[in-house]
Amino acid sequence: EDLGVVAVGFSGGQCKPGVDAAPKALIEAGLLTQLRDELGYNLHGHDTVHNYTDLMPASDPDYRNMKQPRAVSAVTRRIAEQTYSHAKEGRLVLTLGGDHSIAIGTIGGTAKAIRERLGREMAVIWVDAHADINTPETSGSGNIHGMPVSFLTGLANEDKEEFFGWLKDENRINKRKLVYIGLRDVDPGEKRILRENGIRAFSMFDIDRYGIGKVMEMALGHIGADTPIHLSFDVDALDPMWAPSTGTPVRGGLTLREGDYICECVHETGSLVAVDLVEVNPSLAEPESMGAQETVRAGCSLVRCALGESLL
Ligand code: DIR
Ligand code: MN
Ligand code: MN
Ligand code: MN
Repeated sequence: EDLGVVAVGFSGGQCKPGVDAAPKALIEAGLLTQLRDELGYNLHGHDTVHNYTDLMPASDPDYRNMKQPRAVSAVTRRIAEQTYSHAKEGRLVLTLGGDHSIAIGTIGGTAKAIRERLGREMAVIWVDAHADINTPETSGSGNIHGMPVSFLTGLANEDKEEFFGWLKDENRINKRKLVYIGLRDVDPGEKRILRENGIRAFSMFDIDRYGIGKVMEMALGHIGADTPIHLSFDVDALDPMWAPSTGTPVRGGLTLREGDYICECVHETGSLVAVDLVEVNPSLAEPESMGAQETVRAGCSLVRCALGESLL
């Protein structure tokens, strides 16, 4: 099977440097060679880690409370072209982030390609401690990595090209085909948005109550059989015990096995069209703690599970 790889060394959706170094760390840990040699994928686009320096604006003042809006808009626009061209060719798309703002591009691009290629609306499974559905106005931080879902669902809108105005209906997703798993740090404004829009969300409370097996059954049931799925996995969904090296760790998260299981279940549907792995930040751990290596290792495991490693 053909796999389009987009390695995104970009950290502008939040304020902590280092998350841009994740693709290199994941690749050096052997992820792509494993996908090629052990899982048998034909890789495309894997030779470059993109840093999009040509797109960086000379000056990038806040706009509607968003930090670095021109940079994030320009980079995600380019990423959308990259994931679009892979998905249009019928390739499964793997994006290695980078912070979660890049999902505006990864999902924007695959949603358009799946519409054109299959005539279908794509579903999104968003695995995260956070809902990332702030609008520029509800966001307390102004960090765009907390806003991608509001732009992708059309809950946040902006006409100006340089501030995500390039996002069109064909790039957007249906909020009824969006499912969250792993939530445990959701801002008050986000809770209202989830409630008012009837968005399906499985928090850590649900995972404790029903178990991950039942939660995956319900999540996939909500999406419906045969629906193309884009899996966007924020490594901070995992408990900091497994993934400490991330910008906004929140205790009480998924075990590594629960994270792998989510990925395995999505793979098992046969409907996976794209995977993002984001928010690995190898610089955010004490060097002696092994936290960075552990987090990279966990990230590699999640991706391999999503791409079928557990099949016997
Ligand atoms: C918070 C944190 N909800 C915000 N979001 C994070 O900044 O909007 N997302 N960390 O991953
Ligand atoms: Mn996130
Ligand atoms: Mn998160
Ligand atoms: Mn928070």
